[in-house]
Amino acid sequence: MRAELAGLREQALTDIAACQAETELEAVRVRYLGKKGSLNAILRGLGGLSAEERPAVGALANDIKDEILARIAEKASELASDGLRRSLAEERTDVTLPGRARPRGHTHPLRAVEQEIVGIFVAMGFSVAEGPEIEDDFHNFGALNFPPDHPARDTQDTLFLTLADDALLRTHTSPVQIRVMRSQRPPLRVIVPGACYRRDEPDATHSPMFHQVEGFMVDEQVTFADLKGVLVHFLRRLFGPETGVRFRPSFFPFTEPSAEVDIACSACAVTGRPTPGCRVCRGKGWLEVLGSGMIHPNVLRAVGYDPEVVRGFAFGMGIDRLALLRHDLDDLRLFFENDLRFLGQYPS
Ligand code: 2NL
Repeated sequence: MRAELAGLREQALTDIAACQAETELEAVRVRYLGKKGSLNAILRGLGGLSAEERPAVGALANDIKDEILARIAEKASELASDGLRRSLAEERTDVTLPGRARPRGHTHPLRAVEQEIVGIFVAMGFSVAEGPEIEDDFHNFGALNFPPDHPARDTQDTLFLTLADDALLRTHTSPVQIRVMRSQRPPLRVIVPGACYRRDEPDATHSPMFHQVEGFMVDEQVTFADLKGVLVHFLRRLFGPETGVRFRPSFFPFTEPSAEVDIACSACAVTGRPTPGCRVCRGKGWLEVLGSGMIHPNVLRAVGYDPEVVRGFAFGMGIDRLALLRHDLDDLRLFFENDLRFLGQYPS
């Protein structure tokens, strides 16, 4: 029996040495030391030994078992540190390699102009409001003193939806101003940026979706002089401190009196006078950039204000054209095609 035990020990140690993985080690342990393993098979013969021999052989079997277990543990830790060494070598990160550049997004050139405009008014104490693009007749037209037969209300010009009788895509951001005025009391100074929609065939200068920034101020003592002061300051912030500005009488249903605002053409300004055939102003020397006026008494009444007590001025501008001007471009579609070869040229 001693010989059998010695043989088992020899074979087990050889098998352990040959193991390449922890799972193989476990198989070796079960094969030799498990309940149905070879050691127990040998020990079943203990009963056949003399009473003097039994304890010594039992002790020998225990020693062999302990030795095998110790050897398995040792081999397991060898395998583990081999594995670690191998993965450290194979998976080493070369920190000297150049990084892989990630493509970085940036603000769309239209959004950048919008933010610049809004920022100038915020600096003058205006707060920013936004509202729904799906509107109804009252907020988009009725409250703004559009007569029932005004051409803008025509399906030729306005995109109506089938959601409800009078559901439409807002044709300007003015309905947001109406909502703000109906829910807040003066004094108010509010600037409203947003997308608007009109039934237009897209070309270089028309898009069925376009962008406006509108704004207004209402308080007890607001005059046309406030309108001029705020808008001249705004335009000189946006286009430069020397920019020439002029106000021309005009008409809007929602303001009275109304004025269109022009800036001196900067391309002509180089020569100091209107330049015949100027590409930017077509020889006029001036560029129209804003519509404005004193808010019509009917509009003040529609939002629940008393026109005998409060007055206000309001203004609006299309920013797509301003962005074209800013970047010396001539086709609106460039802004809406989302061609990264174009957009990538206008990093913020
Ligand atoms: C233009 C003209 C304008 C407004 C927009 C406005 C009107 C009221 C209240 C609040 Cl009643 N905001 N907006 C006023 C005058 C002109 O825009 O040519 N836009 C591109």
